[in-house]
Amino acid sequence: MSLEKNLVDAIGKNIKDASNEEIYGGLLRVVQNMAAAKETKEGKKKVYYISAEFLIGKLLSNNMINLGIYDEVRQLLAANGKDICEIEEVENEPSLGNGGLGRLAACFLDSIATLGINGDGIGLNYHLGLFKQVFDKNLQNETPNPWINNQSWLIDTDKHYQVKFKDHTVTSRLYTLNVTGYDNQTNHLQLFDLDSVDESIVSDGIDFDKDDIEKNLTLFLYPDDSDEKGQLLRIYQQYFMVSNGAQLILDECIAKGSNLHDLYDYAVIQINDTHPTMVIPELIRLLMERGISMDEAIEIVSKTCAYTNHTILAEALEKWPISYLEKVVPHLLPIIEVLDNKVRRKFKNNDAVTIIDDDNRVHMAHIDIHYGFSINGVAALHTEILKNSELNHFYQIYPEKFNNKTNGITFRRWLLHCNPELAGYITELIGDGYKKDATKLKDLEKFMNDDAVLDRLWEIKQNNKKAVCNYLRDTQGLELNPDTIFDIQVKRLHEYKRQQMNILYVISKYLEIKAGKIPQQPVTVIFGAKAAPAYIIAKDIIHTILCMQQIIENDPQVSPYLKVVMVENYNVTLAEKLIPACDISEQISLASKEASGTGNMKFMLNGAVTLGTMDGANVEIAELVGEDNIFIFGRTSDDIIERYAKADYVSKDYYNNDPEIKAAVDFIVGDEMMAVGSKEHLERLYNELLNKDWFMTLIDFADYKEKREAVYAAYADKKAWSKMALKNIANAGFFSSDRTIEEYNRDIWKVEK
Ligand code: 26Q
Repeated sequence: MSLEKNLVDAIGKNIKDASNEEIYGGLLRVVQNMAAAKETKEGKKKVYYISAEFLIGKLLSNNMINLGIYDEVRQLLAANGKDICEIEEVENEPSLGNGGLGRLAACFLDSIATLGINGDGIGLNYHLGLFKQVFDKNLQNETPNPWINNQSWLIDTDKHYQVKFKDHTVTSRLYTLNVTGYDNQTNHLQLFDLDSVDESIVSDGIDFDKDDIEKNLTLFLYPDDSDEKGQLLRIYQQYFMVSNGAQLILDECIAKGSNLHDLYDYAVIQINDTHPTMVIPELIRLLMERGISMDEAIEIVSKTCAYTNHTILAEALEKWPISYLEKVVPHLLPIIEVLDNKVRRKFKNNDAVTIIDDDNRVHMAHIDIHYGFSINGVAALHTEILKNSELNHFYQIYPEKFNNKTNGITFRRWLLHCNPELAGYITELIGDGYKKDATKLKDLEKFMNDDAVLDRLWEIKQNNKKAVCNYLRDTQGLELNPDTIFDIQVKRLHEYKRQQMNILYVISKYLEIKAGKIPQQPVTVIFGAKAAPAYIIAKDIIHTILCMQQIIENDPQVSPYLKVVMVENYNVTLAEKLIPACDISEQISLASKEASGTGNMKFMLNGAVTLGTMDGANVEIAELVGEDNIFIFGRTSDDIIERYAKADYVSKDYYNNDPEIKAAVDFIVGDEMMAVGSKEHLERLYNELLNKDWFMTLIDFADYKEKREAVYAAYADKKAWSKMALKNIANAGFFSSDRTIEEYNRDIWKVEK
């Protein structure tokens, strides 16, 4: 049957008579049927990617691209007077992740299915997801983001498991999402939920009664965990996820013929950061329940689980007080104690590697490292830092377990879908082999001196800039000028990522213009970021950015040359619009702190030029494009690690010794800002920068400012700029998540295709 006939049947009326909502619903049904027809034929071994986050983004277009029907549908709709972009707008974005780690998990699922690897994701079906960000009086407010409606991609499997907590047992429900591979099979994202969850308990923003677990368990992603109740809820969520996951895995392995003694021949479990770590003691417990001795169970599980580390920030490494675990999952504690005892016996007097510390806290990462067979970092530099400093005690014991897997992104979403004009042009130039083998992008280098190609790249970028201007005008009421440099920093708000350094630059530039120094190139500085609800300073930084936006907006002397905007509720959908429109990609974390970054790769692939520090995967980007095609500044990670070791960074010294820094920092609490902002927030950020500045904003400021001026100057030469853009696109192939997943499978999972 033709696609058109299928669609008309699914809608129940002619396309031209149907509303956008009806067409969306029809397409959803058509796609679900096509996906189901490509169901994976299960082999013996399967990878289970367990993660508290899967930031999958909207699914309709992505699935249509992967199923090979996108162009046909677009044309069919157009022939009936419908615009596919408007149909895309009907879909709610599932907000099942915070940022990098969750988006990485989503890219990985795409690549696992695309490569024909037998593998599922396992996670939670948060009803209200991550909060929705709303700006009011230049401040971030949080509201719920209900994304599930009656036109949902979730399929109810009617599978259930019992999950035992201290005081009661709950019954889960498993929903599944089809994960369509590009021109390949359909895998699944298994999301566990609880029927009793009650969205009506949410009051006043995202506040809710934290005591009633049956009503709140899968309500939000990472509810505010600044207090004990929030942390207990997080433990409830984590255990619910892994207990369900472990039961599902055992069921599937038994169904395929495992006697459980050989579990590792049937399953490999990739633990995405420490959030799913309790899967280790839980699996041991379940194997023991099925008659396997504890020692053997520990051995089996240790051969089944592998761990990925995504951070070296001490505060993000999970350490749960034993007393909390006792309140939620007392039945895991005897197992965790045995795991700790074994470590203590084996590594006498090595306090750094124990699982339970002297303060009676359980170090989740330590469980993963001792009782998993692989530990990987997510970029070359990050893995080296893990081996040589953060996890050095472990590296000395288990050097063979450590390996690097530099992150990647799926080119289906981050090029084919988000930048069809560029993708089409690349196909014209080098054919479409790059869609399956990203390294072929390298063939673009032969056009480095082809003026027509360079002009066309510039034109595509302009078109994308115009498109995002229209989109932001229509959806957020923002007026941007596409004939300015688009200088973009979009990512979670965190001090180590140094959005505050970016806004200090803007302030400094503002002061220069006020003093009569008119810039050569007009610039639009774009921010997008959510701050964790309890992260006070992050919210102060957002406040500062929004105040600056207002000040410049209302200053006709400055606004023709400099504009700053913060888009509201930055999410995957906005990323897909902003990234293709970017000229300068801000990747300015304090060296050693950003494990990898993946936004940096998306910008590069879409022809932006990076302004960044030698941190995370920026280091690998720099190696690939060469120093002439990237703007690097700032202290090296070795320098920074040494400064932390010596504890000799004093931000006030930089403030006192550099009049530009002093002027910019003082501006935060000056009259103009106080007139539009809140004293409390502005003063707190000012004091933080002067008296603490743990992430060393000021250490790199002068260098940053100089390099940023150099990038702006470089932009003036259109040809040279487009050449840099082309060089970046041509060398982005390495960052395909297909490459990353091939490496995981080759070195860790060993699942036969
Ligand atoms: C921990 C304890 C309590 C509450 C929350 C958390 C928590 C939640 C989320 C800790 C970490 C996260 C998310 C981390 C994350 O997104 N890391 C990013 O992972 C990307 C993919 O590997 C990297 O590219 C980024 O560099 C890294 O920051």
